[in-house]
Amino acid sequence: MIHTVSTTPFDDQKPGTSGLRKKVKVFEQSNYLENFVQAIFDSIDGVNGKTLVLGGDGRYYNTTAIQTIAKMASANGCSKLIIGKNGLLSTPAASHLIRKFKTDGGIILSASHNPAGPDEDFGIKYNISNGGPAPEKITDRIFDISKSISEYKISEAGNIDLSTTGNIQLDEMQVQIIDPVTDYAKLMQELFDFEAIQQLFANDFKMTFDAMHAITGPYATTILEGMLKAPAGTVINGTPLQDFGKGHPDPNLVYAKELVDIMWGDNAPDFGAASDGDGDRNMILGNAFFVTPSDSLAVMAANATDIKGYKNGITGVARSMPTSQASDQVAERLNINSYETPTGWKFFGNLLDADKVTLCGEESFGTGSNHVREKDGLWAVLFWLNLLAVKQDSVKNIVENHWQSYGRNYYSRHDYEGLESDLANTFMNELEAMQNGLVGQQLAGQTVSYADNFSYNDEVDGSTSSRQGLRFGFENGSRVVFRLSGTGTVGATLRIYFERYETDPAKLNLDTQEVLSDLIALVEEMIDLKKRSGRDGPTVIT
Ligand code: VG1
Ligand code: CO
Repeated sequence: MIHTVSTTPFDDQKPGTSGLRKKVKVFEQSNYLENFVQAIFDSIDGVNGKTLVLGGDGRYYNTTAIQTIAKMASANGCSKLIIGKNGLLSTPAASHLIRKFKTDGGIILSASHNPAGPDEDFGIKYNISNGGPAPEKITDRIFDISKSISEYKISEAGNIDLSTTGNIQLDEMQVQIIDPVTDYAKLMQELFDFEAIQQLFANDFKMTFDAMHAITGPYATTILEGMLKAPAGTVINGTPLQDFGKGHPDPNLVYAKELVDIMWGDNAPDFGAASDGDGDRNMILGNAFFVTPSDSLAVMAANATDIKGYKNGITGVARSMPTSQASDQVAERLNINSYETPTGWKFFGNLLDADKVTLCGEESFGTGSNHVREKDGLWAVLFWLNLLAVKQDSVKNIVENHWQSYGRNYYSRHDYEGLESDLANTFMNELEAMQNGLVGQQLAGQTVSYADNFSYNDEVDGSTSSRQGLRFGFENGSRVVFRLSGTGTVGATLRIYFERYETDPAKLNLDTQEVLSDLIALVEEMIDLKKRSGRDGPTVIT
């Protein structure tokens, strides 16, 4: 029985950098989730006769939302849903399933690295048939529809059993419950030389992978300890928990502390890695060595032909605007395409579809390739493992050799989380006003060569995305970039990105914060940040 329910709009259902993210309590309001799901369906002219992939990172509210979405899909005439067993799918695995089974799209439930639990965060986003996040023209339409929605459709059927793989029915709609790992693991096997990596582990190579109690646990255990025969215990925190063990599954030096302590401790493994809540981010560590995500992308691009799935070369590299320019250096030398896009994976989709780029990356611990249309944490880890097997060298040496060859882009991001929105907006307005007439002037002893609010023209579909972040660029290649986060759920998060390019071989192993100190001081001079925000310093430095 289909039930058409009258509803009234909410005014805050605007998708951000990666879908709609709110506190669970917000999603639990009567009709809140339903309104948004109906708005998704309506934004794509309905789901009648369509097939969709559905799954999430396993956080609190995941299965509740899946049951509701399944009943709504059925009531809206959807012909088939492919759902991960127990409602689980990592973001890259969902992207792969959409592509592999040529579905019309998918719905991914995640708030990524944001903490999980009844008082924490939940999120939902729609991915299109290429497997990637819906572009802005769809997310804008979803928001528009959400502001005037008056009814939604839902089946009165009971809950479906998510715990057993196989085919079931929900009214007229077919539901296929699949193992979340199998298809993804096969794809990884096609891209990487599993025998070479097995050999590496057989030769006493040691690795620790921290799944941070989130979605990558089952994927990493199957692939690393199962298929690649890494010793048991290689994967830590490998069981997904609804509250992620009360942790903050953001793979960086601050939140992945357990792994960091292991990698900087006695008898540290050769290789360390972590992923985030929904499995699309990665952190790469060597023995007492941190690889910045921007450098990781550049190293991958420079060595791609060493890796099975990319042995014929890559067409280009795209990076988000705040990501360091290290990959640009590689693209220039390899004479391949290089693109600078706004923050968020949705901007890479068109470039990947048109085969203008093969690799993409963001400074926020995200790297990926044309194998899916999302960033992919475990993929990046396997890429590095494969590279280590080929090079027979340490992570540290590989990166330091890269710097010797290409120069080093010293890079850091300072986040001020949970600022009052008004204050954060004031900072941005003041900074934008300062950009007027700034080109050619001196700041921190350097000449400003550009100062603007970044705007991106997508050459594939002709769309323009403006106001994507304030850039202050200097003649020596240094940059300071400011933007407000589009994924936070409390107040505003100001992100400040610092970068300096260095080619002097004698200056490639200096302390990053030290090297960037004049740019950091410049920001204080510009907006008196610490004093006005009442903070001693950034909440997180990466
Ligand atoms: C952040 C990152 C951005 C990333 C986005 C989604 O967005 O900066 O690079 O694409 O999160 O990643 P923002 O707007 O807060 O800066 V995930 O792993 O949360 O899906
Ligand atoms: Co994520």
